[in-house]
Amino acid sequence: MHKSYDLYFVSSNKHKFLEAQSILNLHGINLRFLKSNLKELQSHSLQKIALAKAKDAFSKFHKPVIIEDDGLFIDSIEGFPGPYSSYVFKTIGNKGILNLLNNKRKAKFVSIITYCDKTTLKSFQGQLCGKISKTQKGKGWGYDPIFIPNNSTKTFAVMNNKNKISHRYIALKKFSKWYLRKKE
Ligand code: ITT
Repeated sequence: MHKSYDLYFVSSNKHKFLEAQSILNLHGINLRFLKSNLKELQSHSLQKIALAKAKDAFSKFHKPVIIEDDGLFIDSIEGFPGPYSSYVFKTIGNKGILNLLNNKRKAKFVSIITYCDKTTLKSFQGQLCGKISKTQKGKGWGYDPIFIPNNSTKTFAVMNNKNKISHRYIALKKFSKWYLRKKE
């Protein structure tokens, strides 16, 4: 049995937190939510955005934190919306994305989880390949109704095991392995 550790997830997005919390709970890590709008650097690199967000989060709260930066990268439109996923969802949304696409629908979701405390700044990446559906299916948040992971016929919004396969799950699994070893 693992000991229980307290760690803070800083984000403006409660959906991301709830999924991260349920994934990390299984590893004995107790995740708490600090709701905050973090500085989003304008960059083509998720990694650079993630590092800047993590430093901003630690400087605000002075507690061991993780932040997450995600992107949905669609092949046929040169990886768009990628680092602009949050903005694009709020503006053109899933309907707008569906209108942009023809028959080429390959895409991937990327998550970068970044940990920051007084002495350490470290990132962990998770990627999940899939495709964009022809129509929206299900009532999930964000791009869940239009993303179908490889080896599935259902969108994230319809399937019941998203948290066992998602980009977030893959990144958090790497993070928790490292974090629990650091705590030993
Ligand atoms: P932060 O405050 O943590 O930055 P955010 O929502 O702005 O929250 P991101 O910059 O990481 O987060 O934005 C990525 C966007 O991609 C997010 O707003 C969602 O619209 C979408 N997204 C990320 N992961 C998703 C998932 O698992 N399912 C559906 N949509 C997702």
